[in-house]
Amino acid sequence: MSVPSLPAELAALRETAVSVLRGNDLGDITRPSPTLYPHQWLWDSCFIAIGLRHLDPQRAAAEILSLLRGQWPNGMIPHVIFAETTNFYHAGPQRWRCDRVTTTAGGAQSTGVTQPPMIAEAAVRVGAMMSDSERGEFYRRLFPGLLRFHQWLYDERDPDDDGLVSLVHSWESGMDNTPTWMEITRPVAPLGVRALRRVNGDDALDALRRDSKEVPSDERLTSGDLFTLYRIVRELRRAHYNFREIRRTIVPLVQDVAFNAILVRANEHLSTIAAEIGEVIPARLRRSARRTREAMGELVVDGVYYSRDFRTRTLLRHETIAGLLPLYAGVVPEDRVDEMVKTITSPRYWSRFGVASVPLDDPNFLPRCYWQGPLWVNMNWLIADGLERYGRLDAAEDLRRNTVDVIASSEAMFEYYSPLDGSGAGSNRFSWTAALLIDLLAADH
Ligand code: 9WN
Repeated sequence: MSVPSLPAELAALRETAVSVLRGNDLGDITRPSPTLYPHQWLWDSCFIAIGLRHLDPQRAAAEILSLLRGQWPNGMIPHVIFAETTNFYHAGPQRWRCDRVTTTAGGAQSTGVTQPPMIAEAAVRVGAMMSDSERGEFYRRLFPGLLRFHQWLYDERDPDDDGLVSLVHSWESGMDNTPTWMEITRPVAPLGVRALRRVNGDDALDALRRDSKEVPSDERLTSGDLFTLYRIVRELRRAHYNFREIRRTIVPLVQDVAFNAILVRANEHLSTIAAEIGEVIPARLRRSARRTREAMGELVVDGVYYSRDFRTRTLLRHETIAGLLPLYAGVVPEDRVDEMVKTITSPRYWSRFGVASVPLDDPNFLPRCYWQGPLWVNMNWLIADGLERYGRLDAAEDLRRNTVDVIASSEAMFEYYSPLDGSGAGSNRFSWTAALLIDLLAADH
């Protein structure tokens, strides 16, 4: 593959990114990081493929196709497909026991929930780097499984046919401890957590958690929140991961704005893929896709987009980065775009490092804590794409340059960065940071 001609420091940074991806390569899948995340994650693999396409499009295609190994007979593609590894992961197969309810296409163990449907976007980006015949072959292998996944999202998760799919766990949103999800999740904390919380005893739980061995616990979600998320997994397991049963439990159900925004775009890409190989999208799915696009308009108040509680249909009024993704989806009405771009580029969100995951003036804001403030490279990438599609080319370019700069400032390829000083946090040698850096450095991102 041709390597872009770059100034020496950037060329060296790109080499570091390539070596991070090689180090995390497990054959035809890439783990998100060597220690903290030793398996395959759905949306991580998509962002990873978007970077890998510049190195080896066939390897990038394999990354995407390997997600189909985890597909359930009902069409779900799980958020984690467990790799054969002895490395410890805190929410491993023993928490889910999905093999009791189903088998996956490739026999691998998986979780029982999904993650943002970035597959079609990644596939189209990878396809763009291939010859017509290679692309046709790749799309033909991917299409049937991808179509079933989109159909599952509606059949299983939009039972009332209102166009918005519901999520059953914050891990499905990919933004685990974002304030929106934590507010609706905390009331179902296990009794022990609630009791300890009353005596301000989250610390007592710290010793019981395993994820904070790799990363300081104050850079991740609180122990109380983590144990609440484990509790929800238990409820999902008892409800056989079946939405009809889940909706009768205490599990919070959210029509997540970012997930649905990504779905809008994914539906469009799915149509592109279908058209290219002479397949047709079934009328029912076409209708659902139209509805999702329209229903995004129900999530907005005074120009701000929010997620919604599936049961009560009330908006969860937390402003977070999730509410900026309608720009990426292309659903923001033209007369509202200026206002949204102003919000994004205001100091509440925007710094010379990128876009904060929670506005800096929000009481929940913590600069180095996971999805509660730090900036994430995949979010910067999505928002830059949205700015570009609405013709805000300067802002898109600034954001991309700032993202490269913040990664360059430490070279460790961190999982996320403080929007206040650009310092890295979370895991390092993080695959999507490396992959998207490679994409940002290519001329044609
Ligand atoms: C749970 C792998 C994943 C990302 C998520 C991120 C984090 C997992 C965890 O890591 O979540 O899925 O164990 O904390 O929040 O977006 O896909 O990189």
